[in-house]
Amino acid sequence: MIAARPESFARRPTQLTGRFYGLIYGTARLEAVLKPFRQALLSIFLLASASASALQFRPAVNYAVGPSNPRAAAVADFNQDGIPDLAVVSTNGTQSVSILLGNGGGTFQTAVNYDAGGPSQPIAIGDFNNDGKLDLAVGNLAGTVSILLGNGDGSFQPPLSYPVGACSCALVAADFNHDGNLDLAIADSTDNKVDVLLGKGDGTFGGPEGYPTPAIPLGLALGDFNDDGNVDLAVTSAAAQGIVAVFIGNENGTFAVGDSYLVGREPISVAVGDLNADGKLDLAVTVRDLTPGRVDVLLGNGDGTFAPTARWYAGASGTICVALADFNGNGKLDFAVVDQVLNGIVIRRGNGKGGVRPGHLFYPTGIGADFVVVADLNGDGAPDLVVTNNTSDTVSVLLNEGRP
Ligand SMILES: [Ca+2]
Ligand SMILES: [Ca+2]
Ligand SMILES: [Ca+2]
Ligand SMILES: [Ca+2]
Repeated sequence: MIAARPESFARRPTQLTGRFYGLIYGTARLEAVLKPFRQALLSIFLLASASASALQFRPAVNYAVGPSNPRAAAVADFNQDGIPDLAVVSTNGTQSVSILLGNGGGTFQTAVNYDAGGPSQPIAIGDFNNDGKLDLAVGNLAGTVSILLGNGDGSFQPPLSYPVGACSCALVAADFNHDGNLDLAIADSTDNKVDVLLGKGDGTFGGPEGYPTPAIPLGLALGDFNDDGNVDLAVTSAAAQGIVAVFIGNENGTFAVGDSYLVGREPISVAVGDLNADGKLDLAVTVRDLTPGRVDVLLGNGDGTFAPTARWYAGASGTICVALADFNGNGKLDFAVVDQVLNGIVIRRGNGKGGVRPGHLFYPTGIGADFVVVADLNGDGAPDLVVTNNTSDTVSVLLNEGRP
């Protein structure tokens, strides 16, 4: 049975100039007052922008996940049928990993929940025991990281848990030490460090090795920022002044402290991509503690250092998560930014230089929109969106139908 449960998303996606942004994205009460005016404006702007971009997403389709307060999601083919599936982690309850198997065409089955060793926050996917079946790594609020080995049919084994820092906020997996086994890095926002666990290739891990970070590390992303073949890390820290700290990977899986960069207050998430097409990886960081919400861009120099370059506004406020993809197929990376206050996702088209082109698209998701991940869910080659909704306990799927 298909669990698709479209909520009332009759509203058309809005594409607007910044000037009218505040008008459109006011409070719900203001929204009601402004509705007739807004619709008139929308029709004008939709007409005006119709030829500017073919970019368009279908309205969100929301699926229930459990037990409650979903916080992150990942996309992979767990049952090996060639169709992407969803894994969603929740910060409440023990059955905190929900698996939604894909039907094809971008729809998903009813969630099946698994014990992940306790309430969970971040998730990463990989084949941690090298058996050809994808597994889950889940950070638990109780101070452990749990591995759920996949059976290859979409089901998972009971969790194997490893002690790490007190609060796992973000988690990435890659082979840091070039031994062919996936390793883990976990941001610990209570003890202010990144824990690195080297994989043994059988689903177990050594470590952790802790690397101190600036206070309250919340976001974590990986990439080879200095092009030496070793994975490097970027960590956002929500200290008094927001900071992005870079750790440069060594060939043996250890990390050296790199440079740090000031960004806006409360940088929650960081995404990696080559925004200006110079072959060097760049960073996009969401800054939450601002109205309107902001994204700060740091362009990579290719040697592990970055140049803070562009700052632009992405939503009314509460910009909490960012993902990068070329949504309209013009060869330039675009931005998908979760707006936690407006409960939806803002799409801004990249200008190929780290900045954005004028205009926005906005799509409502569920209440408590929190996290976004990008993947081609229906196999048409265009990147789609998955957004977790922390309050309505749903995951939203938005299919990209804008590409020719
Ligand atoms: Ca496996
Ligand atoms: Ca390894
Ligand atoms: Ca590197
Ligand atoms: Ca670049």
